[in-house]
Amino acid sequence: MSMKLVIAIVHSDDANAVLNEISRSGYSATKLSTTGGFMRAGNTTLLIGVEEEQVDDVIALIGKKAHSHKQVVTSPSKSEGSVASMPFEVKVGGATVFVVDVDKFVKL
Ligand code: 2BA
Repeated sequence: MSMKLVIAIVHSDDANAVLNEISRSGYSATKLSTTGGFMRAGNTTLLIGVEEEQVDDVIALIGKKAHSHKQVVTSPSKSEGSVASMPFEVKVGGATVFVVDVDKFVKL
């Protein structure tokens, strides 16, 4: 059986609802407080280790509770030489999901 790590970046407002759904369904998860590289605002990254055949179920559970949010950006990247920018709206999420292979999983 092959194990996968689902890495899901969700809006922090949705994180608890997503975690409730995931634990209620018997999966384990780790919640990390993260920062979006573009918005430079807080978001939440969930690490969920599951068997390969559970990946689609986990993604569906995330999709049920992670909604898209509109957010206003005033200065997306404070890079050198950027001029004062006009505020603009971006659509963030529901969820950005990566699925990666797990070489080894041990609990010591
Ligand atoms: P942020 O990087 O803060 O991006 C927030 C939202 O801003 C993105 O929503 C997207 O709508 C917009 N955006 C991002 N980069 C942009 C750019 N260069 N030009 C114009 N608009 C841009 P999502 O795509 O739903 O992404 C939500 C969060 O998921 C991201 O927050 C980031 O933390 C993560 N993420 C998304 N794609 C990623 C990737 N390829 N690798 C790593 N993290 C990613």
